[in-house]
Amino acid sequence: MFIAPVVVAGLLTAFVEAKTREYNWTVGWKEVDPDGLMKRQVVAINDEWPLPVVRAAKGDRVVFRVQNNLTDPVRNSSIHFHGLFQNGTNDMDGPIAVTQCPTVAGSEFVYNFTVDQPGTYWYHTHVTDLYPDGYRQMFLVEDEDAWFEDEVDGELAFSLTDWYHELTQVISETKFQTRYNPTGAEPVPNSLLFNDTIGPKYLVKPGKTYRLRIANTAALSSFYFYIAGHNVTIVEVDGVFTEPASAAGIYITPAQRYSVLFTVPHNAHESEAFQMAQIADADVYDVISPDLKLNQTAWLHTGEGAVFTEITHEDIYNSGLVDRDAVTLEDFDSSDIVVFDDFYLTPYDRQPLLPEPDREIVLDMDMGNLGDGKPYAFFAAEEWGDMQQSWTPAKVPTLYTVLDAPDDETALNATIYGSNTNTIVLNHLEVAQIVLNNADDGMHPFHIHGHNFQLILRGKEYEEPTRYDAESPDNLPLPEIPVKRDTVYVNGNSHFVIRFRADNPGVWLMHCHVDWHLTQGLALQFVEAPVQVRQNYKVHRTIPNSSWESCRLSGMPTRGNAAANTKDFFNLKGENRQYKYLPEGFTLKGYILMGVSVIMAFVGMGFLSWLALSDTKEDEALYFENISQEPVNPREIEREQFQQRSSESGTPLLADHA
Ligand SMILES: *[C@@H]1O[C@H](CO)[C@@H](O)[C@H](O)[C@H]1NC(C)=O
Ligand SMILES: *[C@@H]1O[C@H](CO)[C@@H](O)[C@H](O)[C@H]1NC(C)=O
Ligand SMILES: *[C@@H]1O[C@H](CO)[C@@H](O)[C@H](O)[C@H]1NC(C)=O
Ligand SMILES: *[C@@H]1O[C@H](CO)[C@@H](O)[C@H](O)[C@H]1NC(C)=O
Ligand SMILES: *[C@@H]1O[C@H](CO)[C@@H](O)[C@H](O)[C@H]1NC(C)=O
Ligand SMILES: *[C@@H]1O[C@H](CO)[C@@H](O)[C@H](O)[C@H]1NC(C)=O
Ligand SMILES: *[C@@H]1O[C@H](CO)[C@@H](O)[C@H](O)[C@H]1NC(C)=O
Ligand SMILES: [Cu+2]
Repeated sequence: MFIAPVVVAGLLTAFVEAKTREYNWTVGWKEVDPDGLMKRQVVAINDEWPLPVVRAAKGDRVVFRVQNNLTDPVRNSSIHFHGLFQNGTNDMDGPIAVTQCPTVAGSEFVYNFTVDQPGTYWYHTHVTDLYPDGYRQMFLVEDEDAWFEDEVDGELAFSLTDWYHELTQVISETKFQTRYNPTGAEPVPNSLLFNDTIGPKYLVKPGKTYRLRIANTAALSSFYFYIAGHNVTIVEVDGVFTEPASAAGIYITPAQRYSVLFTVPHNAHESEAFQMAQIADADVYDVISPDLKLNQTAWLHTGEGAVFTEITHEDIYNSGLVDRDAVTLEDFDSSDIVVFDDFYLTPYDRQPLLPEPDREIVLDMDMGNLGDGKPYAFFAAEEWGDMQQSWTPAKVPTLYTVLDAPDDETALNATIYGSNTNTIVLNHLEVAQIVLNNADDGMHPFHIHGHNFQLILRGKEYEEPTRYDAESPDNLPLPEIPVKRDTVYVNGNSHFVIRFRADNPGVWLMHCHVDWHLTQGLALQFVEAPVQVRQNYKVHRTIPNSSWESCRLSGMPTRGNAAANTKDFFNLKGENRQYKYLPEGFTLKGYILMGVSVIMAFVGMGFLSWLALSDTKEDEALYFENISQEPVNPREIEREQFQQRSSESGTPLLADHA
């Protein structure tokens, strides 16, 4: 293999034998200022931030001894290795209350597993409200047998992210997840970072081909990415090698990864710069602060003498990614950018469409409120009685409940895993088809742990919520060789259909990878092949000591059902539940819709007697008191338009969340 000596970062190394790579990581706070605007605390590893990029070869064993020193402020820890299947090692997957207990400050957890998948991954903490504090980085796996290996002379790996100036938990508790934010407007970041910095410049050589590995590690933001004036060739999505696809630009949501090949022109000057554009999809922001730079430029260059100019709004308009007949320069924004649609990628292994599903799970998701007035996210499914449920973690990590159930039959019964854990039990090796209907008008990127899945249908964005209809004339024939990946977006008011085979026994979370939405409960969990999970942990694997120790130290029970009942697995008394629903017949949004303009009249007309209907009087009285004094809602205009639309069309009030 030829290696360009000039490549500064991430030289491809030829790995011969599988080895064990050991890491001693101390996780602690550090002050940094990556955007040059504000010094803030971030989660560092061994006092290093940006965090270390992990590099391994397919087949290697990796061992991470993770010491949690997050003491001021105190935080729990855990790490999820995003995209790695943890086949047989479910207890190493990371999510709290799903496969492990939190690693409390002052203690250690050991992650120890083999890496069998080549490609571009990332690791991030799976503790609520923490990864946007910088606790995430790329995890790169080499594969000498990758089909494009011989065409590549060098490699550059970088992350695209958004950045906040405050601690995630502080934002969540004081601004986001509060009753003063009933529509669930997501916190808008303060900056965009390109590989955790601003405007980096990477040296390249004329005539050489580079593999750019790109990972979106953002909390909220999706990005358009392109190299000005050049197409790139997509060769990997989320660890799945693809047939080469020429793309003028790509769209990358939180948690997605791409590898693209870029050949520096042979005739490039001695010092020439190629602009790389990172453009935020501004549709996901409710409020755009004038201080937020919505796009930034990084450069590939052939010499320091190059002229480094930033991409302008006009450049983007003229990039070839915008239909200039459809929109004027003045009116154009990121929503007018058209890039390669990942639906049309073909996996390199050409795995055909999985057979007709054994099992179809229809999920209806929406954003709304519970009786405490706070914004939540919901899934409803027939499997749990069609009630809207916001994922609420079990008292006992669900994997431990699988292992502790008195017999296989009990382990196969979803009841024992809790009423608000949104659990679906899958049978070993069945083909599962997930239909996800999004009644929210915003785009959401969904990730499933432990699997790649085939994306077999994705509806376009609709004006009004539109559920999947197998008979709809809008549906294309299903692809013969569908794209496979581990994170895929659903359009606003629309739907997607995905398929996977339940060939990885374990407990796996499926959730939106907008971190704010996960905090709101936009998650469900698959208990996949529990009988085979129990078998595996009887014969091949034991939960390591550091796992039990972290349960002991965090005070989390390890035995019994979701309520930690060890005597009667079907008795869930005392389990964790979501906050109670709003009083029947009302929705908080409905009130707010009426409320903002007429709230004073409303109060005058005996608002308090109305409240008598409610069984959450105190909470709501408080809530409405505050809202009537100060309508803090940043989406007033949107709401008003929505109200008008609803009253005109007579459609029921649906979430106006973006
Ligand atoms: C850590 O996790 C435990 C168990 O869930 C919880 O009781 C505790 O409050 C958490 N600590 C912090 C700082 O969040
Ligand atoms: C990692 O796991 C392997 C296989 O189970 C075991 O042999 C090894 O001792 C473990 N290493 C550590 C540091 O726990
Ligand atoms: C991106 O940042 C990481 C962490 O600092 C670094 O290891 C990597 O080399 C950077 N990428 C490039 C292309 O320089
Ligand atoms: C560049 O990519 C676009 C798709 O994004 C494609 O339509 C076009 O043909 C490509 N151009 C070249 C020169 O390959
Ligand atoms: C690019 O960023 C500038 C500065 O924030 C902004 O004015 C412009 O609208 C942005 N254009 C796009 C397409 O994002
Ligand atoms: C699960 O257990 C409950 C309570 O015993 C029972 O009503 C239900 O039928 C069981 N479900 C299945 C799928 O066996
Ligand atoms: C997990 O391992 C089993 C047995 O080796 C294999 O059949 C299955 O395909 C694997 N699942 C995944 C998701 O890799
Ligand atoms: Cu979401």
